Amino acid sequence: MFSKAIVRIPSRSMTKGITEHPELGVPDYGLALKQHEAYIRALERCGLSITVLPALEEFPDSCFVEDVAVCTPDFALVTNPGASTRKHETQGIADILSAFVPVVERIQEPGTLEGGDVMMVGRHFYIGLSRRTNQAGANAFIDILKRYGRTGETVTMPPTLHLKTGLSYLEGNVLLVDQGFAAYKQFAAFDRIAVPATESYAANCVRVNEYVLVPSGNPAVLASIKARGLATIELDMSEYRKLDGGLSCLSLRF
Ligand code: CIR
Repeated sequence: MFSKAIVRIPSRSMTKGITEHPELGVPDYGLALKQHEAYIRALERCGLSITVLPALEEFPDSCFVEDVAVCTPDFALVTNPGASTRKHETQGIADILSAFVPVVERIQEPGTLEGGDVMMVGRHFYIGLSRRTNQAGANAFIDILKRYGRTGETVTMPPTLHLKTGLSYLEGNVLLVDQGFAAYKQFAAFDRIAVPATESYAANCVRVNEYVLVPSGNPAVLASIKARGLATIELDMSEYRKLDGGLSCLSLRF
């Protein structure tokens, strides 16, 4: 069970955030704020108490707070983002996290790692070797995990931004799997929900206690999750999708 989340208010500069899908248009800041507010309310409905960090105008992608840290009950990790414009988003995060966890670890150069590439399955962690997370970063994280009685393994990436852009663990052995990961033997033992190509964006959902957060407009994925007996909350993510950001990216949950 999670009891807390950290989110960061989007900055006006989000209109200049990194995107691989410029054809979707520039985010509408006002609408993005409304969607962020709805996201916070949804996390509260899931039973979490939320720490809301202020917007950082100098960092257009800083609302995607998942990428700068990984949180567990025993320790937190401040990452070293692989995207050059996002490196310094980690400033001040260690102080914030130290209010919640006993120890804060760090990924150091030459290692890079972004939280979107980390998928927690109980005490085991999958780490995507993406354009943002390198082998040195993954190795450093696996060494840290061992010190806290946990394990980790790397995942070779298809052409996908982050591991959790294409995979979401919904607990109870259920794994949402986008097409790029469909043939991976590494995930064959999970109860897999195949995400259709038309709903690829919904491969990033988040299980938070009794609910699964699902991006609205993805009826097949929604139905598959409901068919597993899980309660869902749909959220409009249109403005974050324009920056390749999904539901998990907007919070740290622990
Ligand atoms: C980026 O490219 O870094 C942002 N525009 C989107 C980050 C999404 N974060 C995530 O998947 N965890």
